[in-house]
Amino acid sequence: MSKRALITGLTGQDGAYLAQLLLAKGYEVHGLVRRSASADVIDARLRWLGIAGDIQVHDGNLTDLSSLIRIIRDVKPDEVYNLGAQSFVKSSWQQPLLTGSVTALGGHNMLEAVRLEAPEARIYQASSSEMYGLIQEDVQSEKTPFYPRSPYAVAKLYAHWMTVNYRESFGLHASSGILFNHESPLRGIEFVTRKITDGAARIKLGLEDKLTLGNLDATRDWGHARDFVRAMWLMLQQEEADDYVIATGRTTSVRDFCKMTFSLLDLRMEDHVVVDPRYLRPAEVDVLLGDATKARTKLGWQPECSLEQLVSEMVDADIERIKLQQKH
Ligand code: NDP
Ligand code: GDR
Repeated sequence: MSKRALITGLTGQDGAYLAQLLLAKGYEVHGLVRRSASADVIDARLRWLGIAGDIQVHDGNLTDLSSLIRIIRDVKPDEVYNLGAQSFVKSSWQQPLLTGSVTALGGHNMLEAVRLEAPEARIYQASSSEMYGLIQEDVQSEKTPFYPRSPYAVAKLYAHWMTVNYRESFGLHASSGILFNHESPLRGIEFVTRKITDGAARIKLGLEDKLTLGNLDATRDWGHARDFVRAMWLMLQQEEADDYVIATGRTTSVRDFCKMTFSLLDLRMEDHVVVDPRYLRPAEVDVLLGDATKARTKLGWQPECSLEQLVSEMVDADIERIKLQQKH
């Protein structure tokens, strides 16, 4: 009998790659998808990967506990991956309460639904390196104290501790992955890496001349989403549930990411990048750098894709995507 997995956030970057991984492993994959007026485009990432038709989709919302209970009851999953969230940090200042409802309470709702309807299921919570915020140690591990710096990070911290609490209170097999930034050609266009690769590709193709960014000095530990979803799956294959940092161990500034992207296209970032205070944040996370030793030793996980390969894959995909759009 194949295992059954339920993914929330199926239509996002990680949901798409995780669904692809689980399908390849022979899982029956189910996804929670919220109702959208743009139903014809919402599965674009799944179509890009060629797996849209292979997944059973259920109408629900993380803010609606009854929908989660119904879906868990119907699907009877062996594994639940809670990836759904209002995940854009900048928006979390503009929509702080919505971010709390979806990202904090949504995670809690999912834990409740699993506790009530499928207490034997294993559950993964998508925690975030943003929880380290104003970093308390130069390199962040599972033991580093948290100091969230945005409504998003505070919301993630709530769901994180609730995951730990449900494990300790009710014995749920609930694991939390503290994932550092991970990117791909399927990254949302509002996040800085994809904004840069898409922007540079447009400049290369003569469609635009400028790319407007915010803080170029922030540094992030950037990996490839395909590597990171593998870590999520590995966590749920362990006898004991636990929390793990997933990171590459290399940090790079936004400026250097930009330089790498522009030079791949034989362009100079100095000729095109403009800084606009509109893109600065009320409180910034200046530096993130993760220590994934625990994941390496206990899960046998390590990243396969380098930053150079990641940038190159993203640039190629954006050039291809824009050329395709131009044809239509
Ligand atoms: P995306 O923003 O690409 O995807 C978010 C997903 O959540 C989308 O499928 C979205 O659906 C869904 N969603 C939003 N609101 C609701 C709701 N109310 N009910 C149900 N679903 C909802 O995020 P990523 O794939 O990049 O990230 C996956 C998870 O991992 C998120 O929780 C994110 O916060 C977390 N994370 C991500 C990291 C990264 O670097 N990518 C690092 C650490 C943590 P729709 O398509 O309808 O908008
Ligand atoms: P982040 O990702 O906030 O780390 O959250 P994002 O790519 O939005 O920002 C990274 C850094 O780049 C700086 N920056 C800009 N960011 C954006 N979006 N747009 C710009 O124009 C720009 N210019 C500079 C930002 O200030 C920031 O320092 C991501 C999300 O996926 C979260 O859901 C996840 O939890 C964390 O990564 C880990």
